[in-house]
Amino acid sequence: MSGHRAGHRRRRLVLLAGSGLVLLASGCAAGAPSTLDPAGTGARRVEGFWWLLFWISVAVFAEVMALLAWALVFRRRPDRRINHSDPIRFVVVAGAGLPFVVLVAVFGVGLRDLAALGKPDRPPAATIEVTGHKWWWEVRYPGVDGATANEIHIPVGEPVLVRLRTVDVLHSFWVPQLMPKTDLIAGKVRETWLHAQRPGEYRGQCAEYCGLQHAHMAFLVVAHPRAEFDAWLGRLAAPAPVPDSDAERRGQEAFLQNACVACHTVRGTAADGTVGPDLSTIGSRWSLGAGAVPNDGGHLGGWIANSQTIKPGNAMPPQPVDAAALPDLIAYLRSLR
Ligand code: HEC
Ligand SMILES: [Cu+2]
Repeated sequence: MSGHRAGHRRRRLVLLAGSGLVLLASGCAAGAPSTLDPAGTGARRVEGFWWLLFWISVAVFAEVMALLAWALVFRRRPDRRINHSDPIRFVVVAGAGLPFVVLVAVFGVGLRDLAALGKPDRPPAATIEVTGHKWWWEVRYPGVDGATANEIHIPVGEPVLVRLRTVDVLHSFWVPQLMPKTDLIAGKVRETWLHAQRPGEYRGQCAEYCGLQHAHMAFLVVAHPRAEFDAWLGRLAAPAPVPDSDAERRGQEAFLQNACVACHTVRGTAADGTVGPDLSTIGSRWSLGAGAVPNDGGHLGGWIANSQTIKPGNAMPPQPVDAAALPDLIAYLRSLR
């Protein structure tokens, strides 16, 4: 009977350990924006703390399992009576004293890391203004006329300051590989910073439930070498390219004659709406609708005709664009880079 029960227990233990391993492995899936694959100084701190907690947990788990095994295997023989030599001392030292020391030490390390995450280790090289909308991110660089959306370009190797505002509800700015979360709170300006240590593209995500399309409120942080970043910023500051084919010219006309101009800006044209994303560089962006669909001609046509089928509830109503004009409109928007 007791052997049967021990077998059960052993099986349960194996299951527990197995599911722990599966969880761990899924956190390391290739290409996922994992906190355990940091690319910036902020996230690296979080990773260090994570591993500290992990190894402490492993040690505590191993200790408890060892005690359990000892109790089950050695102290539970039917012919033996358990001899409680000094149970109070054991409980005080191992059950209260040791955890107290460990937790106070962890608390101290946590405070140190929290302070270090408060500001970058040297003065930021640039400031970026990010505004949360339901459900997209507006991105501006002070002193630069243009704006982009759902895409934040930064120089690699230099810390940048990010100022966060929201025009509606709570959102949260999270780039797992670069920096932990910062909540966007109505009426307040919050600050965080990014310091990428290697060039690349890092996915960010709104991390505070903000309504129906919260999941489609993603963004991309692109870390460039300095010269490339400066060139990109130069393009953002310049007016949008002028059409250089008949199709693009007709497309621009269609754009300016439709309701698009009430909500969208294309710099250098009469379109200066601010309800939706600035479209002056839409042709070069990674996605449509903050990660909802890839940015290509087909998806763009579908988005314009009825973005509600792609991202239900978003603030862009279906657009009654003449089917004959749609290909030109697509060609025009694709040319805006
Ligand atoms: C009533 C305001 C409104 C009108 C009119 C409107 N849009 Fe939009 N548009 C938006 C909003 C808001 C978004 C962002 C939706 C989101 O991602 O949640 C958007 C997103 C887009 C995007 C994707 C941008 C990005 O960076 O992901 C494109 C492209 C676009 N609109 C094109 C158009 C075109 C072309 C027209 C005219 C035919 C048009 N829109 C008319 C409000 C509008
Ligand atoms: Cu959200």
